[in-house]
Amino acid sequence: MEVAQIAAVKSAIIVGVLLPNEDPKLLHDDLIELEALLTTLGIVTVGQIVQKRAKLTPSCLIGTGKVEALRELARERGAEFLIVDRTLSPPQVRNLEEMTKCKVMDRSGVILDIFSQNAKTNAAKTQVEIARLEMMLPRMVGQWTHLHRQGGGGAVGRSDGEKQIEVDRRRARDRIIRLKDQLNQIARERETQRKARRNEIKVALVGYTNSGKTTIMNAMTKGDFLAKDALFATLDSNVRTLDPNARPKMLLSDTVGFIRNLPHTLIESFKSTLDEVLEADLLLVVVDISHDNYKSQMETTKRVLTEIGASHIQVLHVFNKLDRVDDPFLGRILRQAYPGSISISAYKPEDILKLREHVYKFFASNFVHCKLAIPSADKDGVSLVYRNCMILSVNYERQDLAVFEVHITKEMYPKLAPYKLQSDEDDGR
Ligand SMILES: Nc1nc2c(ncn2[C@@H]2O[C@H](COP(=O)(O)OP(=O)(O)OP(=O)(O)O)[C@@H](O)[C@H]2O)c(=O)[nH]1
Ligand SMILES: [Mg+2]
Repeated sequence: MEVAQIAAVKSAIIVGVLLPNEDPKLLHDDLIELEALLTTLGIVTVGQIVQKRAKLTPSCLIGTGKVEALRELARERGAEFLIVDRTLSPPQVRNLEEMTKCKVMDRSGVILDIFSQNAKTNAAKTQVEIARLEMMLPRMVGQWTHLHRQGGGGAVGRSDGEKQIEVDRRRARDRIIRLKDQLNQIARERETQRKARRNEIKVALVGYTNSGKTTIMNAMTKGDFLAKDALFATLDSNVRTLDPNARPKMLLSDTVGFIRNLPHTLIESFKSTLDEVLEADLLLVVVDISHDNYKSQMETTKRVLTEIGASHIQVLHVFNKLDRVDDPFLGRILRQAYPGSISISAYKPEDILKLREHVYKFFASNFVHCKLAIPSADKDGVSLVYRNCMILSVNYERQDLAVFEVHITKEMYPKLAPYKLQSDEDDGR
């Protein structure tokens, strides 16, 4: 019984390659992360091989002597997978599979499998399928070469194979087009929902995967979204009202986490999910402060935010999982190093309260509260208010004059100043 259970567990050997100009510490961290990614997929790592090389070998990335050693190690430990912490070309996958008799995957393949496993909603499933097809397309040529070689070649075999692969590629491309159409439809629906929320303050939780975004989201909105100790537990964006009684209304959204070397096709296909991030007035960058590599995780987050075009949005760092850190001075040190940051444990209700107040304070200091009087005939003025202000109330003092009580950002203030009746700025507040 026990033996059968052990046999059912999938196991893998992981492979890292270190080139002369690369940092061994970074590779070490990457391999630890790769192991965590595999755990999320239910694959146990039973061995690891790192090879230092002057350059990558085109045929199978690592030297043939090492490939031999890998095959031996995999056989000895009963590993069926070989996971390489680099991007592999289709022929490299094939060669390694032939030589080691293991199933070979690269880091992007592992991440994609996790995304497939965790995609629950229509949007997430569609996005993952697009990414998978786009990753597969260049591999299809390789598959044919493989069949061709196995069959021993020959003019007839090749043309049949070529035809088949052409058909498959065309089907894949057609499917991508159809899926992108579906995704556009979903994006349009989301756009409509977002438009309806344009006058509300939007706060988005972003950050490295497993940093605690969903736990914070749940604690702040009394939500029950899935939060667990696994990578990429969240793939969809979820939006909730931060505090139903607060005025102006504030929304909090949670979305997919980031990771180092996130495959580009995945970032591309998840762009519509990440629109929530682009629309935000404030990003709460959640950092797992108990993680050895929190600094490099912060760098990755910054890089991905730049890549998706969100680097202009204001950021507050939320250092989370403080309960797992012993240093009593850490919170203070971080506040100095990252002004405006806050250190919390998402498990502590009093810290969640602190975070909520922190966010409110941020907006209070960044928004001007004022009254604007706009003649109803001034269509541009009215539209300026509706597009850019958080409207707290509207009063038609006369039929031809509307008085808006609004919150506006300091940047917008000069544009609306001509309509101003009175503002907190005037009071020196
Ligand atoms: N000790 C401790 N654990 C925390 C804290 N916040 C979150 N966790 C745990 O960290 C794990 C990941 O939390 P999630 O909220 O799912 O993290 P996430 O950032 O949403 O992760 P992804 O959706 O996978 O990107 C879970 O097991 C949480 O219970 C905290 O303040 N302290
Ligand atoms: Mg999450």
